Amino acid sequence: MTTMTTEGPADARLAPPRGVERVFAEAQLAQYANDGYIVARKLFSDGEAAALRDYYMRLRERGSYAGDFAGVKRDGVPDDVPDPLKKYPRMIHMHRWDETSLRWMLDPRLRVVLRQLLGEEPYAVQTMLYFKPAGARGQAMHQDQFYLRVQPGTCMAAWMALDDCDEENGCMQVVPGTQDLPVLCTERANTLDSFTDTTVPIPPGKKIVPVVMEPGDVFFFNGSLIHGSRPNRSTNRFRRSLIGHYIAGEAEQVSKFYHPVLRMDGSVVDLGISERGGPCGRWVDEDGEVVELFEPAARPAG
Ligand SMILES: O=C(O)CCC(=O)C(=O)O
Repeated sequence: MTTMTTEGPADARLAPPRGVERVFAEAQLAQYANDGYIVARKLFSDGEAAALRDYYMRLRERGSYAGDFAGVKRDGVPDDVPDPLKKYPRMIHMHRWDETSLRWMLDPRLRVVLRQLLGEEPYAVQTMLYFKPAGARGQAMHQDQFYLRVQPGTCMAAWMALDDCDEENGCMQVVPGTQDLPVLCTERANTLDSFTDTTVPIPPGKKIVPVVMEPGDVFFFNGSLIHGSRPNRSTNRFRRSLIGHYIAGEAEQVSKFYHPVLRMDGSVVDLGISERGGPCGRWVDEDGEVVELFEPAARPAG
């Protein structure tokens, strides 16, 4: 690992209890198998969430970091029109240079849950911090596996709320039951609502549901599950979240961007590199014709 930075003692921000071997009961695991996602309520304490919130705000205010992303250009909007994400761009791969982020990514509580959900030892590949201030765009519906290309299998996200997250400030949204889909062909997203410009069509008959969360809750979801978020429509609320991405220990490859791959003890695993691109799935009717999935009014601009 390269040189690490942190402000103050990293372990003061995280206090994992000892001896936790199980977080979810069988009925909850069955629910996860059915829906493709589950929330571990208060997996981290309010104090830990508050400490992490303050910590990342200080990091953000201190400067810029490799991989910061404020989003794609908004279609039809001049560059001089203010965008809250320019002041609070998303951070990525902080665990590669920040001790607190590395500790969080490898936290024993996350490992216990991931082992329960994956049925085997997880490997850790990514961290991200979304600040999502008032007025910020969300992220159009997508599948994480489109980016990670884990082979065989898929990835898993651990998305921790640092603030209360609800529909007003752009909480996560999911399409339950889409966790077994292949990687879908992407379409252009509405860049007025989304800071990324790709999206996927929602399968016929499926519904988008909000995931309302409190600080310290961690939302786990399978990498094929369709998910995203709407803009933060509040006038004064952040919607900060700390995210880790993991893959199951049986995986042999993941996209180059996610290397080095770490075991949960922090050691590096030698895994292959999967290629981006390749086949993707479209919705077809019984005769194999591609079907139109968007209502005309809902089709993204562009
Ligand atoms: O936090 C969000 O708004 C979106 C995050 C997301 O979709 C992801 O991490 O894949």
